[in-house]
Amino acid sequence: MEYKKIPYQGQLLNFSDGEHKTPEFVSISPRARVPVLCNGDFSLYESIAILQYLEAKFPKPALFGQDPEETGLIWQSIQETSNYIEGPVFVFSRGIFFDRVEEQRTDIIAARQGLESEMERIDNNLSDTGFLYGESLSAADICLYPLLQFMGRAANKNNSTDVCGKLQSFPDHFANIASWNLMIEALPGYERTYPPLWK
Ligand SMILES: N[C@@H](CCC(=O)N[C@@H](CS)C(=O)NCC(=O)O)C(=O)O
Repeated sequence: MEYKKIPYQGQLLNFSDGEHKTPEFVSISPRARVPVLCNGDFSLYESIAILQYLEAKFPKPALFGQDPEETGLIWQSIQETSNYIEGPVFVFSRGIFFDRVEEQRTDIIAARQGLESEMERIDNNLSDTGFLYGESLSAADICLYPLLQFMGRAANKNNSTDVCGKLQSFPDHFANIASWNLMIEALPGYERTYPPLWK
């Protein structure tokens, strides 16, 4: 919404106080998860569905490509993120944040190794412009970036190289991803999208 300059009112929920589990919130998000977008009486959950809805309502600047090939490649990248990156990021990051490293060590290390391969693939395939696809930011970048931030925060919380490998200070190991991070962080409005408790 910041990128498309769509006016909105944000509402942060406090998970520790269970604000995402109130009947009011669950009535618009049955799995008690964020994000949820509300527009009048209409509400929508699942972040990629929200992105597609916003694209249909506010087509410019386009986030899903300028031609059928670019649209296909952007969706390919989104699907790769959903199918091969999101799950391992949650296993790795939740394991560390919820102090379950000892009991889930094998799963966490397997997730980390899978993520290192994915990071290597992404690092080698970033386009000449520095974005995942095309001339400018796309939905592919928006889907991947927060997951890598979540993963990086977890890796920096755990000091063991055995557990975190190259995910610890990952920009030092993946130079193209490091430049991509900087490009995203320089976008207008970026600061307003960063969770305050992550700062
Ligand atoms: N596939 C969903 C994932 C939503 C999700 O897992 N949200 C997390 C925060 S990133 C959440 O609300 N967790 C609440 C909880 O675990 O209780 C999407 O992309 O919207």
